[in-house]
Amino acid sequence: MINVIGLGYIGLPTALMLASHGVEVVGTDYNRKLVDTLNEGRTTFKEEGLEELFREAREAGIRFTTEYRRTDTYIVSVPTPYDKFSKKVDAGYVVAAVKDVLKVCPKGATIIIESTISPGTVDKYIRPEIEAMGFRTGEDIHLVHAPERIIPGNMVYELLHNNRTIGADSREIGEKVKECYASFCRGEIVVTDIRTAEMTKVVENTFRAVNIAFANELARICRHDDMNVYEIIRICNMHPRVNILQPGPGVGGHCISVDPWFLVGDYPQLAKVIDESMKTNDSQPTFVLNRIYEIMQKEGITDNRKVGLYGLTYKENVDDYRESPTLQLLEAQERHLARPLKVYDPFIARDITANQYHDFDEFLEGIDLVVIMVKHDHIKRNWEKLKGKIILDCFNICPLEGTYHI
Ligand code: SAJ
Repeated sequence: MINVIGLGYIGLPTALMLASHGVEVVGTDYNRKLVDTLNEGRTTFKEEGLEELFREAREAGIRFTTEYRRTDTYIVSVPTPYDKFSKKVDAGYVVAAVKDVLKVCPKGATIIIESTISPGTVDKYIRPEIEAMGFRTGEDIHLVHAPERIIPGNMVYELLHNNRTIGADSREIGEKVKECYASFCRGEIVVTDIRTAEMTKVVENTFRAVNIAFANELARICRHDDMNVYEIIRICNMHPRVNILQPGPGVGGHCISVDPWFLVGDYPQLAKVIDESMKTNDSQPTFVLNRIYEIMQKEGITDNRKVGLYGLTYKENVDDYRESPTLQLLEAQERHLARPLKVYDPFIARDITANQYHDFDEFLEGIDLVVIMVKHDHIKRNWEKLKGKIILDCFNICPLEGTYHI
């Protein structure tokens, strides 16, 4: 039996995937409400294919509880926030989960950490805690780091098909854990040491963050001299060794906008390119805000109430709004003491910010300038409704003539 600890964006799909592939699974989360919701047969977030996977896992007998179970294998998938000032990872939730596991697990159990952690976290924060509780790692307790790599919006597919990394203290344990993931994973599974696994995960997200920062910087250079950044990137990417990502309104989510800071926090004198890239991405919402003011001035719009932001989530077709560029933009706007702009997102049913609308038509009523902050499929089906409005498109997706770009 596997006890999956933490039933959030990663833990839940992983638990469901294992259960629907014949593994006995108990999912544990300290959040009673979340556990009740799952036991009532409802999922806790929207994701392509998740409902069906949930049904299959329930039919296969998955259980959800707030308690830790005694078993030989645990997967820990709890959040790892970072401290905004020191830029260092906060491994507090992972350490707490591991300590709770140790209260119930038998000797010889394997604890697999899936949460993203900065390189060295296992040795600096987790191993010492285990040893302080009287266990010897590598003998009484086997530690493994198996970072997840799935992308929100395509999680179920990627869980099945992505290659995986398993970092373990010994080859034998690594191979054992590999077998467990191989119950559903059709990708290649590489076994390595823990430190390498920690580093590869953070490096992958850092690579993407730096590439996006480069695209955002190009957008600013092109805006400065009125060049078409999209056309330039498109042509550059026709070169066989060039692959530039796309500029956008900023970088959100709990991965690309967070993980690279771990390296800056730990190596401030060395991680210069990464530091600058993160600053570029973080200032992109303010760049968009300035572009909004510029367009308002050009079009003679003097009232904030005439401007609406479309999209609140951190990216398209998901309901996750952590670190979202729209929220970052609103925060920057608030610093100017301005009246908050109108906001609408088809994926967000509850109120999370001021001046938020829940009906698309009501949102559009009375606004002159629509800013496309997220490229949900929903907006691509609704260009008709935007006819006659001034549009600032942060992604170059709008087919309407006269559209402004960042
Ligand atoms: N973005 C751009 N331009 C682009 C691509 C993305 O501005 O060309 C923005 C998005 O709009 C979004 C942010 O970047 O605000 C991040 O989105 P994303 O789709 O690039 O990535 P995440 O954060 O959803 O998921 C990433 C993935 N990492 C990599 O692709 C290397 C995923 O595979 C990881 O599992 C995930 O982080 C994670 O949990 O670490």
